[in-house]
Amino acid sequence: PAVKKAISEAALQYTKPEGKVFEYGTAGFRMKADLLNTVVFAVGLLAGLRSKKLSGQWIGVMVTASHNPAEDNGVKLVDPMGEMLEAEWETYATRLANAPLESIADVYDELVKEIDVKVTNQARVVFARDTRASGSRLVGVLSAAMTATEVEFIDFKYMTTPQLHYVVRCKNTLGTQYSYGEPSEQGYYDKLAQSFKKVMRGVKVQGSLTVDCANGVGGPKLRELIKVLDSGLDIKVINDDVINPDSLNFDCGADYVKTKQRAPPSSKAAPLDRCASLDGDADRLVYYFLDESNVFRLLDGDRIATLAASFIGDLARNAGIASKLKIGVVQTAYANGASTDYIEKVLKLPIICTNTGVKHLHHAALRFDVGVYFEANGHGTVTFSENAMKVINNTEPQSPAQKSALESLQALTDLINQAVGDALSDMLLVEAILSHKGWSPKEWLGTYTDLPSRLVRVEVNDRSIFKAYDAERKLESPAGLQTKIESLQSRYNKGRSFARASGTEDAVRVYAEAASRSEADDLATRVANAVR
Ligand code: 16G
Ligand code: ZN
Repeated sequence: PAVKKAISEAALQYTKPEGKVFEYGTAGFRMKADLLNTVVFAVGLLAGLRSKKLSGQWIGVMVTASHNPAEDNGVKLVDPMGEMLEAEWETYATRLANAPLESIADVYDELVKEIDVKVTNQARVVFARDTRASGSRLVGVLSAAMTATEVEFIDFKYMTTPQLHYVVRCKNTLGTQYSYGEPSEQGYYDKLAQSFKKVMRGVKVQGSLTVDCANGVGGPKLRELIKVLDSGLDIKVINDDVINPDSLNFDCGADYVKTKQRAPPSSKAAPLDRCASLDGDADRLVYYFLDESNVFRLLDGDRIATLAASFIGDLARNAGIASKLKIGVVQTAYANGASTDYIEKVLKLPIICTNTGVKHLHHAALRFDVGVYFEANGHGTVTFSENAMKVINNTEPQSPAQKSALESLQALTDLINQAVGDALSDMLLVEAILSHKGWSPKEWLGTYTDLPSRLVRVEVNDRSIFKAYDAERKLESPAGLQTKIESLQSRYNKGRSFARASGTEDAVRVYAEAASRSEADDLATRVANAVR
């Protein structure tokens, strides 16, 4: 009762935006920052409940809107192993966020009963935020909710999203055989730097890397990482202005580069210079360069996945443990058909295709011993099963070559942020692989040729009628549309197209690829018209 009263009193300091329905979507809650107070309050309450339900394990709360414009913000919950919030709890989050403030304490009570939470359990939460101006107000709201419900919490101030995921996992594994590392920002840098150094043993980096940080939290954090790297890798940091709030994600960053298919206008890179872009909270990474003819060349998530899968496959063979590790790749329907082909025919690895959204990919990746997953947009990582860790750590090498391959694999399991896609960790992974292979981005690009593709956003009256199946590659409703799409794509050489309702915007997205640019554009236009 005391807690209920405290919740009510704290909640009533805020005003709920009228007529707005909130939904915990693919990336948590995300919207204009001024609408978020009551949502963040609800998330604060739920984080405490989640921790109590899990016997006091640490839960994370990240305040960020990733690649969205500066005036937006968002909030999401992180589960104990650094994973996305369990799906069932998303509905609880939605319920609490939509509760009228006068009765939010009652809804809290209802949930306690329904989820069967032992209220006397301890609750512990860590939180952090990106560099958005609205962040400090929002973490204030978050703290108020947790103070009202007597939750123990730690404010990690500014962090990238993956750093927070890392800290959550460290907190919950500290002192166990699964210990993930030192639960601090410095611990994160040290772990990356040490493992990078190990992976780089005996190889040399070529040239320098220019990193566009989207003017977000990744900028200052990358500078911190560089301080401890000591590896010969020359990193030039650009777009790291976190002082001017409007510059965030503006004309730069991974999302800009991927969707516009061009370098940030601020880029001064010369032909063949290796470039990379992070997004606003540094969980996405894409590479690119200008070729000899000054043509922009993108190396997106599909490319990072194929590069990583090929390297890990080689190491496993060289270490003599290939037969003991089931290596696989997870993609979504947006993966370029040429990458899928390359993985199947050249790398000869199994592929699982899942729905869009990191949690789906991550989940599927856990079905392999080594699961390489990336969305085309640059979000992804590699997961290693318990069996994989055992094999990698306990195999006795039979030759110096095997020893060196095993050591590289061991170091990779530390270099890779297995909790969640992490642009800084992925960047070091790519740099290490390119160094090992002695490749410039040109050789990397040369592994296969992307099919020309087109993405179209279509405004519709009601996107909820677009129901997909088969990992969003087909539509079961509206009736007849799928047949139409199939008949259209069959007219084009290597034609492939699908339409799906966006999970983050009020629109339907149409993707098309085909053997030539004009065919891909044409197919996309025709399917978009069929959707309208
Ligand atoms: C979210 C997802 C991202 C996905 C995107 C698709 C997470 C953390 N983020 O941003 O992975 O690519 O949604 O958006 O899961 P869409 O449904 O609007 O196409
Ligand atoms: Zn992001």
